[in-house]
Amino acid sequence: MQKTLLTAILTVLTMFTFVPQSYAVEEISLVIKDHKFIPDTVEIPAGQKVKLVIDNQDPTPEEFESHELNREKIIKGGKQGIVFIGPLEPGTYPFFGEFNEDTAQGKVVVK
Ligand SMILES: [Cu+2]
Repeated sequence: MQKTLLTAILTVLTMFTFVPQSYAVEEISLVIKDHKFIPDTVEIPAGQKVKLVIDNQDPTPEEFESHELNREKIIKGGKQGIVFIGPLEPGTYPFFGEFNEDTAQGKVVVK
């Protein structure tokens, strides 16, 4: 085998070996209905980025808000919103719907 070809093959192999492993971000679906979060408790692993897909099935807008998670996102009625959270330390991180705070309450539990 030609030395240049061998070098090229080795280079390619090395590139593949050292490309950082890409892993899919865990996705969690939440529904807003009757001004409540369903489910109202979301469990996620510590130290990982997670994508929350929030489906507002109410006709009115809602704002997903969490001081502990430092997130705030308005989701129009009948629309979906995406909020990325993490990586987080183990613990409990409350969130709420700012437009219907009496009923729209939930928490992210990180384990
Ligand atoms: Cu707000």
